Amino acid sequence: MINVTERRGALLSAAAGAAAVAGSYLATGWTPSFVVRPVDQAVVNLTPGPIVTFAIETLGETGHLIHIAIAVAAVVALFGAVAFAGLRVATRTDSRRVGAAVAGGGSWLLAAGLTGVSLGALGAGLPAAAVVGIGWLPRSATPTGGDTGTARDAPAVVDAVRRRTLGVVAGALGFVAATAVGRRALASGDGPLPDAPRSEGAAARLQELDAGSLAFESEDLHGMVTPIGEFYNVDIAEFDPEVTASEWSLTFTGETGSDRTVAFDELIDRPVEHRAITLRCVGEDLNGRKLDNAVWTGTPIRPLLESVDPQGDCNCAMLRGEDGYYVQFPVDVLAQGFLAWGMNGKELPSGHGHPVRVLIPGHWGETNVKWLSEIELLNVEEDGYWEERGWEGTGEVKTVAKLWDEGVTELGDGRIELAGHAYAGTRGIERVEVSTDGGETWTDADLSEALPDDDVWRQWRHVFEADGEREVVVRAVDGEGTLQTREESGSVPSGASGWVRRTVG
Ligand SMILES: Nc1nc2c(c(=O)[nH]1)N[C@H]1C(S)=C(S)[C@@H](COP(=O)(O)O)O[C@H]1N2
Ligand SMILES: [Mo]
Repeated sequence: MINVTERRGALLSAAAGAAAVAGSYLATGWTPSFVVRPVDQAVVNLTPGPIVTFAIETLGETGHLIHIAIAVAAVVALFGAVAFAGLRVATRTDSRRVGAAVAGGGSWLLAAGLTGVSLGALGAGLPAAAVVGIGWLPRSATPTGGDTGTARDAPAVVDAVRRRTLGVVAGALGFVAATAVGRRALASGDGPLPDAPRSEGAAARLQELDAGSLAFESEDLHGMVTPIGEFYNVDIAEFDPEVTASEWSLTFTGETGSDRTVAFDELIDRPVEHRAITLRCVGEDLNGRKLDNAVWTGTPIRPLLESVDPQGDCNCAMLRGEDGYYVQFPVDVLAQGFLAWGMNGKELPSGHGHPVRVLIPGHWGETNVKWLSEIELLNVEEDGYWEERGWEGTGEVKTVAKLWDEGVTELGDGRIELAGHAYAGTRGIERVEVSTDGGETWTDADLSEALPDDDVWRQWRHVFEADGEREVVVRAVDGEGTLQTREESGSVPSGASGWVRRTVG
C-alpha cells in the first residue's frame, strides 16, 4: 500500500524533477548544455536502425517528438530520484536545509555530470533545492509523523499538508510552464543573423534569382529563394552542436599525402563564390516539403582537396560533422563541392551547420554535411549514417515537379492557377508539363528563367479554366531531355518517384 507520505514524497519528487529540467532549460536554452541533450543522444544512439527508418518514413516529425518525450521523461525521473533522496535525508536529519542541500547539490552534480557545464547546471540545482526546501515538512507537522504510518489523523492536519503539497507542486508546474513559454520568447528575440564574412556579392546573386522568377498569386509559395527561417531542416540529433567560428577547424585525414587543418579565418580568406544550390532530402515524399533553395557564400573544395594529395584506393571520402553525423561518397563528387559559411548573405544559422557546411551540387541532401569537422580519405568504401540504416541517398537527385497545397489558387474569375517548383539537380529543368485531365493531354507550363552554372530549382506556372473537378498531373523533363520517372516508388531507399497528381476544383 502506498500511504499518504509516500504519495506526497513521490509527487514532490516529480515536481522537483520537472522544475530541475525546466531550470536547466532556462539557463541554457535548447543547446547542447541542456540536460536532456545527452540523454536524447543516448536514445538516438540506442535506437535500432529499422526503428529509426520507420520513424522517418512513417512518423516523420512525430518520431522526433516521441524520442524527445522519452528523453525528457527519463531526465525528469533522474532528477526526481535525487529530490526523493533529498526528502529522505531531510526527514532523517530533521533538517530542511540539509534536505534542500542534498536535492540541490545532487541535481547540480547530476546536471554537471550529464552536460559537463557546471555553471549552467545551477539552473537545475536551484529549483530542485527550492521544491524540496519548501515542500518538505518535519515529522511533527505531518499527519502520520513522517516516513511511515497511515492517514488516520485529524482532517485539519491532513488538509493543511495537502494544501502545502499542492501549492508547491502547482508552483513547480507554473515555473515549468513559464520557462517553456518565456525561454522560447527570449530565443526568438535573439535578433537578426549577422551578415556573413565576405558576403557582399550575395545580394547581387539574390537579385538575379529574383529578377528571373515568376510572380505567383499565392503569397505562401516560395519564390526562387527560400527565406532562412523557412528552409527545411533534417538533423539526426535534436540539438544543434554549438561551434563558434574561432573554435572551428576542418581536418583532412586518412589516405593523404599530407594531413591538413584549416581554420575559419584561413577558409574565408580563400577565393569566395556565391552559389545558388537547392537541397532535397532523399527521405521526403514525392510531393513533400524537404526541397528548398538558397544562395550560399563559400569557397570551392577542389583546391583544398588537391593540396592534401588524396591517395586512397577507393577514391572515396568520409565526411564528419560535430553532431556525430557521417557520410561517404566519391572524391570526384566532393571535388565539385563547396564549403559554405553564408546563407542568403547571412552567417549560417546554427540549424544549417554554423559555422561551416558542405554543399554538393546535384546530390541528395544527406551529402551536404553540416557543422563539418573532418574529411577522411579512405582506402575502402564504408557506409555513412543513413546508409547503415538502409538508405541509398548519396547519389544524384531524382527529377521532380511539385504541386504543393499553396500552389493551387482560385483566381476568382473562374480560372485556377497551378504553380510550383521543379528540380533535377545539375541536369537542370528543361520543361514542366501539366495535365488537367488525369494524364490524357499535356501542356507546357511557364517557367522561371533558366540559370546557367547552378544547381537550382525552377518555378513553373499554369492557369486553366475551372469547370468542375479535374485531376491534375505534373511532370518535369530534365536538361538532358529525360522525362521524370512515371513508375511510383516510396522514398526508401533511394528517393520517391512517380508523378504528382491531385484533384482540383
Ligand atoms: N552534420 C549533419 N549534417 C547533415 C545532416 C545531419 O543530421 N547532420 N542531415 C543531412 C540531411 S539528411 C539533409 S537532407 C541535409 C539537410 O540540410 P538542412 O537541414 O540545412 O536543410 O543536411 C544533411 N547534413
Ligand atoms: Mo536528407
